[in-house]
Amino acid sequence: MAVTEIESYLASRQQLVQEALEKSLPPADSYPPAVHRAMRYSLFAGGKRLRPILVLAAGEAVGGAPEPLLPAACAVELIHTYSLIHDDLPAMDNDDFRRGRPTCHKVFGEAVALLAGDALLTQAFAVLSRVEGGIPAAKVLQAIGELAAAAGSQGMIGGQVVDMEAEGRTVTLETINYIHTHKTGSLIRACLRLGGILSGAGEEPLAILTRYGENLGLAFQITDDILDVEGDFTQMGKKGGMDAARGKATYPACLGLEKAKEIAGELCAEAQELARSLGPAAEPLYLLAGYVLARQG
Ligand code: GRG
Repeated sequence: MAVTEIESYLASRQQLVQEALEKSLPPADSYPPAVHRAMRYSLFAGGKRLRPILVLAAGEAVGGAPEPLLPAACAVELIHTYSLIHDDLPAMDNDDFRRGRPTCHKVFGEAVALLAGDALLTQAFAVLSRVEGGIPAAKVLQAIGELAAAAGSQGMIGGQVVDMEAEGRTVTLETINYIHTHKTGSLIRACLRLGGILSGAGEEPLAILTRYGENLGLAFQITDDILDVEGDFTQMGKKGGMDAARGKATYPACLGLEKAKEIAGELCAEAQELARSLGPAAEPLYLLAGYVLARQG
């Protein structure tokens, strides 16, 4: 597929993902509705669907069709949504708004929000375990292991813990890198690897996808740090300036805005080079790296 416009690529993939996500959860009124309503409230709150689209684009880059990758694409979005619900809870960031509307616990109460997050996390693995589209079961098993590791205590959760410990303290760039590459980077890296693994990528293309994911994951969090300082908060759907108010460990706080922008630019440029090395089928990955750098929300 020749991709000339990132917006049209995103729109077509968002639609595919949206339809698959719709089928990935029980209906809102299925028993017990309290938890299903809360799960659906957060899952369909208007996220960009960047992570599932990365799964599809990674597969496409190594010659895979999007449809068989939809369970994996849904699984990462379910985990991402659970992490946002839990991150917004009073015990963590205590945020009132997410994706432009009241957070899950503000609408459904803390206990249901906590359980909705738990249910999204477990549902992710139920969805991923569906062996579909001719993908060998061994590859699905590998994907399950990779996603569990990326989301767990040595991945996303590890990053969140170090992030919490760093609040209000002066930390080294090494610690900030640990936080960013784990809290945000682990799941993004897993998207690229899952897309590659489930599409039968060989060792070398999979290594390239992995490096692309590592660059993009770090760049994504640095741009998030930058947006928190100077973003358009209407587009972001949340309050800005919160990192500084909470004494969070960020690139702009550690290195200044200009240096943070320079590093994000370099990481995305390297990701684009890696995408180029995979050939024309990786054009969406090339464009997605540019999109991450330019994003406003
Ligand atoms: C609390 C279990 C748990 C994990 C915490 C990922 C995470 C770790 C917390 C979420 C909060 C946060 C600011 C994470 C950094 C990653 C990030 C910038 C998330 C927002 O992702 P987008 O911009 O959101 O892709 P949309 O709404 O578009 O899906």
